[in-house]
Amino acid sequence: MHAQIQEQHSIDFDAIEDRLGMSRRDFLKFCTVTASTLGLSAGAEAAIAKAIESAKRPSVIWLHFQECTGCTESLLRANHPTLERLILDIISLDYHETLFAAAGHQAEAARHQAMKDNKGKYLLVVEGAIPVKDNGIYCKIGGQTAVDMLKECAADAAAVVAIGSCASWGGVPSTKPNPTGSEGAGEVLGKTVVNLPGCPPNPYNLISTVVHYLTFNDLPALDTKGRPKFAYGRLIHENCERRGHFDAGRFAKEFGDEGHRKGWCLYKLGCKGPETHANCPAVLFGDVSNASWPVGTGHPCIGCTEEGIVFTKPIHALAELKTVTPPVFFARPAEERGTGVTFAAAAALAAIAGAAAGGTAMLARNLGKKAPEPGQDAARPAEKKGG
Ligand code: FSX
Ligand code: SF4
Ligand code: F3S
Repeated sequence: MHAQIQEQHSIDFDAIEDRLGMSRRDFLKFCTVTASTLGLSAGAEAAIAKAIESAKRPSVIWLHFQECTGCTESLLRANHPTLERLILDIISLDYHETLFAAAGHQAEAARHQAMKDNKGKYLLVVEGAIPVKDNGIYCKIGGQTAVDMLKECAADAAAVVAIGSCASWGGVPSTKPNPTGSEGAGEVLGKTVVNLPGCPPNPYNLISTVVHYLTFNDLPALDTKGRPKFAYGRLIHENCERRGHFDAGRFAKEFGDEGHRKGWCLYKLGCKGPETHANCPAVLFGDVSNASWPVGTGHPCIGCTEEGIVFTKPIHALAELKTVTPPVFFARPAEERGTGVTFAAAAALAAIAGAAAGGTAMLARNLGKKAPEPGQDAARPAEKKGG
């Protein structure tokens, strides 16, 4: 397939190798993975490869406002030098306060020059929230408020990308009581921007968005919150590797307990995967081992991409189950043999008898137990034996 791509699209792999320091195999692998991350049909990797090889690098102006710089860190961290090299090669980063060698007037002059030279064509990436209270005095760069700088830079941008939860809707700085009146870039500008929430966000989603723009001269399809559908179209819970344990009712209940050590579902530790849209389990970006993600390393998802969940809902609180409702009673993997009727077996009998939903409470009363709360796994073997 690689030879085919080379032949059909006459891609100069030697030049790419020199430029990116990537072997042709790695480069094509990157193009294929990006195409599949974007959910594009077969053959798109060739168009991506060609675009990266030949398209003029789009000018990018990257603004920093109220934030921790974790978004930039996640993109440029040392464990993924290829990622850093790629993004810095695919785009022409003409203004970035953290990475700039220039400072003061020099930096601001570079921004104005880039805006002038690429009028109507540059991508504006916004990192961090924008405080609007008291005329925006809580965040100033070069004497200009964040609000003014954002509006000035957005006026002639081809597209605006809000990277991270802070820029998407306000994130951490907007947590109630939101003392500085922090808002996201889209809200301040009063228009749709591409939102890539996450605290920090998955850097591959930024790269994929930029590559999509470069290849098709267009932005990827967005959902109603301005998020690319390719990255935020599914709930984490739908793709989680622990999902089998959730369905079977096997939960870690404390950090370090047996279930936690065995890699069981983290729902009862407050995992917000069931109400959080993101592609973290599919497109890994953590640094542990080769690649990982929070739930993979044993920490519940805190819903860092989801407004109204992260920084709002307590970390230990149970997630709302948006697409599935777990059974109140879970089948035991292997029934214990004994003389007494087990809770799970009796529940099954109640269901067969047509008592189903109401039967749960009835059965609990008959057995002298309290009816379980929704989401509570009532039928843990041994602990909840009735009869
Ligand atoms: Fe916000 Fe970016 Fe969270 Fe930090 O700078 S999305 S605080 S990880 O990094 O804006
Ligand atoms: Fe995975 Fe969390 Fe869903 Fe459990 S609740 S399956 S850990 S996403
Ligand atoms: Fe954030 Fe949850 Fe992914 S915490 S990084 S959305 S697993």
